Amino acid sequence: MRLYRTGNGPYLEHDGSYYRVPEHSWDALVTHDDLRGYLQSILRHSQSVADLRTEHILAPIGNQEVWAAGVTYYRSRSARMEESKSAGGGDFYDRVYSAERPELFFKSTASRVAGPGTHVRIRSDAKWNVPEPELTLLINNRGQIIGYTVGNDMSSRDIEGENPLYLPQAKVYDRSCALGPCVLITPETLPTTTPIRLEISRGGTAAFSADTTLAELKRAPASLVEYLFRDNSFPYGAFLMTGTGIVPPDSFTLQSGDLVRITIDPIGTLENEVKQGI
Ligand code: DO4
Ligand code: MG
Repeated sequence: MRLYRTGNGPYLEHDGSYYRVPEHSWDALVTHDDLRGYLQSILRHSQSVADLRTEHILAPIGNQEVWAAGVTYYRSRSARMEESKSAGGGDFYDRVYSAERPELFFKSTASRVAGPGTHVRIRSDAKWNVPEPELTLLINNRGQIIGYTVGNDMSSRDIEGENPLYLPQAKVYDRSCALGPCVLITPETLPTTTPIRLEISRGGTAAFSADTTLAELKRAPASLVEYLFRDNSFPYGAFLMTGTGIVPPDSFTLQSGDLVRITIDPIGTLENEVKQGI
C-alpha cells in the first residue's frame, strides 16, 4: 500500500487503484495505533477513485522532524575522507563508519522540505553540490518503522569538506531536503536487493547516473531508529534518511536547471529540478 499526501487530502494506492483516506490529518495517520489496519479497512469498504493528478502530490510530511544518518555506505566514507583531507577531518569519517554509534544529524523541518515535482535548492554561497539519494524511514511516535519513502539529502560538499563542524550549514537550508512521492506502508523490512537509482539530467541529456542496493547499507534501519529514539521523543513521529551509497565523481557539481530523479522501486520516483539562490 502506498500513502500519498495531496492538496485534496491523503490518498491510498493499492494494485494500481486509488482510494480517498477519510482521516485528513497526516500527523494523526503517522501516529495511528494501527495504521495498516485502518488503511486495509479503507480498501475493504470504499470504492476506488480516479487517478491522482501528479501536480497535487505534496511531500508526505506533517509535523515530523527529518533526521539523517551519515557515512552508512563505504562510498560515502571514502568521499567524505577525500573532501575533508586538507582540513584534517578524514579520520573522523573512517572512525564513524566502523563505530558502534552511528552518525545521526538533524536534517530538516517540514517547512524546508521540497515535495515531488517542485524544486530543491543549492545554497547561494556553495560551489560544490550534490544530491544524496537515500532510503528514508517513516517512524511513528512509538519508534516503530511504519513505512518508507524516497529522500534527497542535498549537500554542499565544499562547505562540509572545509570543516566537519560546518555540517549543519552544508545540510540544513531552505529546500535542502526532498521527500516523496509517497510512503510505502509495510511491516516488512525491504530486501537487501532493493535498488536505489540516481539520474541527473542537464539540458535534456544524462549528466550522471548510478545505482546501489540496500546490500551496501552497513547499518540495519532498526538499529539507526533505536539510536535516534534514545532519550529523544518525537510526538508526531519522524523521518530518518539512511545515508547515501552514491556520490558522483569529485569533478561533478549540480547546476541550476538540473533534473534529479531518484528511484527506489517498491516506492517510486522522486523528481526535482535544482535551483540556486532562488
Ligand atoms: O558526515 C556527513 C554526512 C554524510 C551523509 O549525509 C551521508 O553519508 O549520506
Ligand atoms: Mg546523506
